[in-house]
Amino acid sequence: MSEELFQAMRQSIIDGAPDAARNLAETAVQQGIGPLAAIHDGYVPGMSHVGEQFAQRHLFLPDMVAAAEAMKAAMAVLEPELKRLGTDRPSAGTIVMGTAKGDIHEIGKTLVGTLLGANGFTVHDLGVDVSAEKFAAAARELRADVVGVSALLTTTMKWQKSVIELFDREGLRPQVRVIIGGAPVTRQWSEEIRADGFAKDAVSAVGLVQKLLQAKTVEVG
Ligand code: B1M
Repeated sequence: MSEELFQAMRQSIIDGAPDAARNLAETAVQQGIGPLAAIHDGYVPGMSHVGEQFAQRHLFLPDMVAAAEAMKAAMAVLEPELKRLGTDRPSAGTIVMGTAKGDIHEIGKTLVGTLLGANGFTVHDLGVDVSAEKFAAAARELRADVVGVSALLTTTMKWQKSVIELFDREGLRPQVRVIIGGAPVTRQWSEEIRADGFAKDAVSAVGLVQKLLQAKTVEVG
């Protein structure tokens, strides 16, 4: 039953059909299907397909824009559900999130932020195309424990490195941990630029932040 629904979700992204994507998300909520399962098993495979087709020039930029609009329509239904799963516990730490300079991909970064919020963290989302200076100013002003920099383009990964270099120059690390992620980002890149951590998806990002902040408490305490 949910396989059929996931297949229809995937197709709604490929078709760039926001109404269908939203309706299917509502159906999933009504049927008690977990929002993360809907995102990862339904919509994301549609996005991956569109990305592959774009790379092979079978689909074009307007198709990718339409797919993103459909994904956002589904997320508008599923994100409140994700938040609802969180409890009213005291903040487990302050996280500043954003997409690297020159990069306007926001869906994955927003999902990571929503899931962190649902797990008790206070999340400040700086949006897309965020410079290293803006990350540093926000980290200082908000007394962030962790800063997360997302990059979806191989050409913008270098700005993740710039954030780390600036944080080191300004003495913001190690108090503030800088983590990175995004489709082209690898553990090897994370180690090369000496990030404090790397997560391949939203679920592992939550685990990573929890681990980093536990270690921080132990160091301080
Ligand atoms: Co773009 N795009 N895009 N795009 N786009 C990709 C990334 C691409 C791989 C497509 C392809 O060619 N196969 C390709 C990059 C190639 C490369 O660099 N190697 C690409 C390109 C080339 C471009 C343009 C340059 C196209 C052009 O103009 N000619 C252009 C660049 C614009 C810019 O940023 N300056 C562009 C534009 C766009 C749209 C605006 C049309 C749209 C984005 C709309 C929006 O976000 N509002 C778009 C889309 C939708 C995509 C694809 C199809 C889907 C991205 C997405 O939302 N995935 C993408 C192909 C693909 O990724 N398969 C593609 C769903 C999302 C849930 O997954 O973002 O990976 P993702 O996030 C995951 C993990 O990566 C991780 O957790 C998330 C959830 O599990 N994660 C983190 C993400 N951030 C994290 C941070 C963390 C930890 C984990 O800690 C800090």
